[in-house]
Amino acid sequence: KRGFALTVASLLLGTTLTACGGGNVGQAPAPNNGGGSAPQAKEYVVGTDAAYAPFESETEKKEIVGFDIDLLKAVADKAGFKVKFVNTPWEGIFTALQNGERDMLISAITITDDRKKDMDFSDPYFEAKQLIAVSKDSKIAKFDDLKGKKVGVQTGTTGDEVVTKLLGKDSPDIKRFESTPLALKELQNGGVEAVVADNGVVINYVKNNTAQGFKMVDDPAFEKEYYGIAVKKGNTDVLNKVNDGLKKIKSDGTYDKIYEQYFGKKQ
Ligand code: LYS
Repeated sequence: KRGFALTVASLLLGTTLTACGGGNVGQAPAPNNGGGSAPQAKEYVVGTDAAYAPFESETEKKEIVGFDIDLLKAVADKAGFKVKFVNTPWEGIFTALQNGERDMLISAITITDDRKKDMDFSDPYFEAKQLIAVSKDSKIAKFDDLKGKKVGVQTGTTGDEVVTKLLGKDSPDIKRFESTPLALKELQNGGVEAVVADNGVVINYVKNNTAQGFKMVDDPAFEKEYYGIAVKKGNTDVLNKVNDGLKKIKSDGTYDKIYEQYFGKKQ
């Protein structure tokens, strides 16, 4: 928008100079793009894999809700743009960004060096790490205990990465699922002995499925991860807006309010 304003200004200047002494000096040429009135807030299409509560999930009425959703709505509000969330399976989510079907992605996406080659990330907005879910009577007490066990992960996630590193790329013991709920279902059915996924999701699942008798196993070997909002590589226009909104909601208390709503008070 700023670029456009400059263009209008220099056009004006040109008019003024050449029309010196003429009748219409200083009258702005009518922009053909509505540039004269208040700019319409742009609406961006946001991809999210809505099967990752409490970050993003779909209600029975097909409404997409969660921490990420509230957060990005607040960001958009502060930065002056609009968002439209579209449920987008994890499997194709990065392609959808690449080919322009989505303007941005918010989906509990960990910022990794590998992903940074293909897309740009906002400032981090959430700290996470991997966590293991096992049945209550399981003897698994640390990450290394997963060796020789069948482990469920969501394909292409950081959980998949750490388990692949531990068990080997072609290990038949790794069972990959297109969503984390499917991996957890398999744990319930006894098809895998453990599931490795982001802590927030595992905690939420264990808490809400007490009847299933799961417990969580933490391990110091898991590194800190940071979630970011992804935009197409080089899309600095959208990225700057997102970072601007993020800064604002972090400094005015909105972020903390949303955080507490989902995760309780920060320690
Ligand atoms: N944070 C993890 C990752 O980026 C999990 C994301 C899964 C979203 N459904 O790989």
